[in-house]
Amino acid sequence: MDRVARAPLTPLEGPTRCGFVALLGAPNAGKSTLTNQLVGTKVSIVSHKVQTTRSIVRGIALDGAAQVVLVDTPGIFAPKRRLERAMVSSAWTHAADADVIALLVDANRGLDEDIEALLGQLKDIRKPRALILNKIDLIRRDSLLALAAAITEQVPFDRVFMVSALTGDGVEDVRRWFAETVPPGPWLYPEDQVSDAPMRMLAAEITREKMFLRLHDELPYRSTVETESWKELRNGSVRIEQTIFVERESQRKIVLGKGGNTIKTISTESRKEISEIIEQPVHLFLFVKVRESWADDPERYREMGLEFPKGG
Ligand SMILES: Nc1nc2c(ncn2[C@@H]2O[C@H](COP(=O)(O)OP(=O)(O)OP(=O)(O)O)[C@@H](O)[C@H]2O)c(=O)[nH]1
Ligand SMILES: [Mg+2]
Repeated sequence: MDRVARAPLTPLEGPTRCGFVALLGAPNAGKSTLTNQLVGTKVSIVSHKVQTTRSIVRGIALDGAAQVVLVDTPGIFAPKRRLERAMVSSAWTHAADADVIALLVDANRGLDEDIEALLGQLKDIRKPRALILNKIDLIRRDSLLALAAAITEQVPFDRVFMVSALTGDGVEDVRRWFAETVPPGPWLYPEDQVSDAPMRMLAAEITREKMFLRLHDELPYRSTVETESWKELRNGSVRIEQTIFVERESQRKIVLGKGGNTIKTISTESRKEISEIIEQPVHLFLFVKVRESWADDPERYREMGLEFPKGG
């Protein structure tokens, strides 16, 4: 994805730096919100539902002479089903490959089993790491300090940050530390590139986000969206066709809504946002298909950039 305007860069000083930062955390901690805030534009979808991020999204942030590749991972929790296992194992694989690790904790939720389990595994990964307490807009300062102490007692961190990914409060300091901490080396991406995800994939993710936002808890999170075709038309607009896969006929009806109203709204909202990002008019066509066992189909995992875990 490119062609996205962001704030002008400070001129390059000194030798360049470049590296990968894995953002780990429980579902809903705000990893995708922070990724977008650090990059300066939307590269990863966000919703109030847990387990929004499925595949790995690499957002690219710049700070002075440093290019920081942010690896936004799916939330880590105790996985049960196949799709969940694929998501969690992909998060750990990317943590192992990263130069720097950041653990994001929802400060409003505090220290619970999910975080305890995460801390247990983090102990053994020897890399520069930061603890980022997020959502400080929702909580008092004194309880933040207690939470930071409780966590760093278990696992030492090189730095502790307190931020609101939503408002951007404190995020500058995080970006600066990442920039100083990634190793020296040439940039991996052109300077105007903000993500490594192809636009087709982001467009599918945006539709999934609109669907989540509209349907709240009526629709289980086990639905997926794929971009089937993307045609640049002569008049400068783009024609996009996407398929929403659900698992049951009853879910298809929910997505369509009365008289097709729900899908119309999802389509309008998604079209608007895709169009803003690519700065071209968009014609979006959505189809809803029932595929009972999509979550057991290796092909769907490949589309999401996940490894298909063996066994049920
Ligand atoms: N008040 C407040 N809400 C936040 C903040 N950061 C994120 N949120 C909200 O928290 C919810 C989850 O945010 P996401 O960025 O999708 O969280 P995530 O960690 O990527 O979640 P998964 O992808 O499901 O693992 C959304 O409703 C966000 O708007 C923050 O700093 N303050
Ligand atoms: Mg996410």
